[in-house]
Amino acid sequence: MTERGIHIRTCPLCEAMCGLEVHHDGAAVTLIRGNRADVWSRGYICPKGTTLGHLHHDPDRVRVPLVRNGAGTFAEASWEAAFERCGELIEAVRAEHEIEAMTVYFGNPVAHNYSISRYLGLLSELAGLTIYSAGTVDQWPKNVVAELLYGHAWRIPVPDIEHTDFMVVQGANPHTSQGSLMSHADVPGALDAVRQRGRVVVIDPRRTGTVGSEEEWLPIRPGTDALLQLAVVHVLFAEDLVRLGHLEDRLAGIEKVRRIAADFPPERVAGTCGTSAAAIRGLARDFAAAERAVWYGRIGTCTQEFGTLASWLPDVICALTANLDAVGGLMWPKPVAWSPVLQNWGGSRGFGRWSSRVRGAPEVLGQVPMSCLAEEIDTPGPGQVKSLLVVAGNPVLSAPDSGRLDAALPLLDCMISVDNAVNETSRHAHVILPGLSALEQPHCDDLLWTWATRSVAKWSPALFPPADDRPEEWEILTRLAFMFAGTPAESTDLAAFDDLYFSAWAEMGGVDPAVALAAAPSPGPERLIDLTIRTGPWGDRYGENPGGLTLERVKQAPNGIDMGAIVPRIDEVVLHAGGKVDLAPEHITSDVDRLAERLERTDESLVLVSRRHLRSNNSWMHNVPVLVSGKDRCTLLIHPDDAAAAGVADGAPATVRSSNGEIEVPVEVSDEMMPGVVSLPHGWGHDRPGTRQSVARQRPGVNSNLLAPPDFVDVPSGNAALNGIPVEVAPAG
Ligand SMILES: Nc1nc2c(c(=O)[nH]1)N[C@H]1C(S)=C(S)[C@@H](COP(=O)(O)OP(=O)(O)OC[C@H]3O[C@@H](n4cnc5c(=O)[nH]c(N)nc54)[C@H](O)[C@@H]3O)O[C@H]1N2
Ligand SMILES: Nc1nc2c(c(=O)[nH]1)N[C@H]1C(S)=C(S)[C@@H](COP(=O)(O)OP(=O)(O)OC[C@H]3O[C@@H](n4cnc5c(=O)[nH]c(N)nc54)[C@H](O)[C@@H]3O)O[C@H]1N2
Ligand code: SF4
Ligand SMILES: [Mo]
Repeated sequence: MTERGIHIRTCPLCEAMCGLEVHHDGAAVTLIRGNRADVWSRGYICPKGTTLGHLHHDPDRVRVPLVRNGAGTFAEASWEAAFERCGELIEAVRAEHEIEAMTVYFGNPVAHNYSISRYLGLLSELAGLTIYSAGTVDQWPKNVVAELLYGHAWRIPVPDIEHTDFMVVQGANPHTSQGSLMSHADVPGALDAVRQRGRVVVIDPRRTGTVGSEEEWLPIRPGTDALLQLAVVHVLFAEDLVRLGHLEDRLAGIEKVRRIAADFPPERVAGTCGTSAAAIRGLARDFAAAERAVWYGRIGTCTQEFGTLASWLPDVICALTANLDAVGGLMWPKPVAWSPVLQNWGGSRGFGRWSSRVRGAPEVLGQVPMSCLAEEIDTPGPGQVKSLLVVAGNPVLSAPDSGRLDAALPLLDCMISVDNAVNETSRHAHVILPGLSALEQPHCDDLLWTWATRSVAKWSPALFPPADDRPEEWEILTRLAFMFAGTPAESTDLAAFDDLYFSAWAEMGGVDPAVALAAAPSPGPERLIDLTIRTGPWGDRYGENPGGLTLERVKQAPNGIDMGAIVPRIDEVVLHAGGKVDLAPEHITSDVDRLAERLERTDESLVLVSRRHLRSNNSWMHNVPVLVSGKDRCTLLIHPDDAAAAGVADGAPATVRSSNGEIEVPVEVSDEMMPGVVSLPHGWGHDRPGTRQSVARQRPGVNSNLLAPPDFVDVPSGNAALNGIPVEVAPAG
């Protein structure tokens, strides 16, 4: 593309999936703004979306494979030489160790990348690598709840924010994050519309931007959310507010829920939660009285000590008030294209079928806590991890106890990063294989449509052609999977293999692979998207349903196709016998004793929670100058009373100490924190040697995950408790 023009595409950076107008002149991006004609986002955009040009043009971006040379520095290499080096490294590990020694870590952008998301399954299924992922520092409790209540780990219901008139937002800050496991464009605007129709309640230790007015804010002591929720359930039963409506014959385990909640009246939990019994009772009554109500929890209810219970009870509350599978409540989206994660494919799911070697952490849905990885690498013995593939992740900043991981990675015999940056993690790799920039490849969010509030389809073509020799990431992953699997070079015909892979998907979609293959001969993700659209709910089924959707038709509508709002569909979703939701699975309810013990805990020190900023994206966009300009954002937010008690002053450096470590960070005194709780952002700490992030390095900030203890986890899911960490704050020096 060399002319001047306007290119229409979807922003790949977060779940909001905003439509963009990318203005370009030759090979240069000149301006990016919201696309008002986009059927999904109608012009909405945030500051990050305007920076795809900066990311593309960033001189620090890795464009050529980097191979570590003997002196510990990277040298550019040809793709063939880089793959050859990967082969040597992998073979050396394979020759001496069992498959347990080989692992892969998937980071957050895998869910947003057209080319990676459909192919990463090969690394576990074909290559047999043990998986670690950002999932266990993020939403694993939600997966556990969906698996046990509905029969599938990824069938996670989402709030029908467009039609609800009472929305509880607990431990989420969509004003900043733009929504998560609730894909919706312009969530802040949608919340304003809820306020017009009814009411929003925000339960959060911090008065975030999501809080519209003082009355909306219900401060809560971190980690005590499940207590508050159980008390709400208690009130629903005690005051005869349970209304099952259309769910009458749909719920198993109601009596067990009632019995559990009977022990948690508001008066018993309020003190621990840092709120009043009256506030809890009022909330329960108002929620039950609302015509259409929904209870939404996210990072603050997942990445905490009782993440599974706190992620379970919102669904229970919605079910008990007939707001599950109901307009304006929690519902399951109907994506235009199906995603393999929703099929019964891509790995069996279970609990405790094996345990981690060092800590003995039980596997949950195929993964152990991310925080186990460092000890698995640095603890000698049979099964010690010797090889790590990192795909689009930066665990040296994002994982708990990240200092130990930083120190452990150099011990690996083979570390390969598929990443576009030399950052705190990939600097340790033996080989870095870069993916294309967002503008050099197509984009399609079919994975995120699975959690979207409308059934929309969009396709973005590439804007700029990549250099001739550059493989797409699906090719990189497939080649690496062959190597890890030990497939002899002469039988690694990529195109032939991709035909087989595509055929397996065609069978999943219920069509004759030969017919599907004939319609789409070129290998790669594009034909998989076509297949999943054509065999999706509105698809043409390769001619069986003439006039139905195909990728071609989606391409002809650059502003997107909207098949309507989310609708009830419990019959198609719940996989348990009789289509019944199991409201009280033992794996979840057995954790209630641990929660009850929390009520006995009296040593209330300061506790740390995390926060996000609109102009950050986890750890990886701090090299974009316009996003890091302005005042320092890596600060410790602290309530004035706590600041006075600790003797720390606004703007002055403080020491923050946990059982795991100590950092120094500037203080920002603010009454937006509830007393007793302090907040730090994650994803900073760009001062490590050997990175190539010239802008980020100038404003490095500190890595808050040095403070996060590795064994502070939500027990039923193994998810990290990154919130509610006990800390001491003191003046620095
Ligand atoms: N204390 C604390 N820690 C947290 C959290 C918290 O709230 N508090 N949140 C957690 C959560 S929810 C998450 S999801 C994790 C995120 O943790 P990670 O996924 O480990 O970290 P990211 O910062 O998202 O790193 C993304 C990496 O992907 C690369 N990348 C970006 N786009 C592409 C691409 O298209 N292809 C390739 N190959 N690479 C790409 C970037 O260069 C970067 O290296 O952090 C977790 N850590
Ligand atoms: N701009 C931007 N957008 C992002 C990201 C980003 O880094 N930057 N990251 C993306 C990713 S990977 C994800 S997973 C999503 C996350 O999306 P959200 O869940 O909306 O993310 P957060 O902004 O971390 O909001 C979590 C809130 O929980 C509160 N909290 C902390 N502990 C507790 C607790 O114990 N109880 C309660 N009730 N609240 C608590 C925090 O104060 C915070 O306000 O955002 C995505 N979008
Ligand atoms: S909210 Fe911002 S980052 Fe998210 S998709 Fe929209 S423009 Fe991109
Ligand atoms: Mo995340």
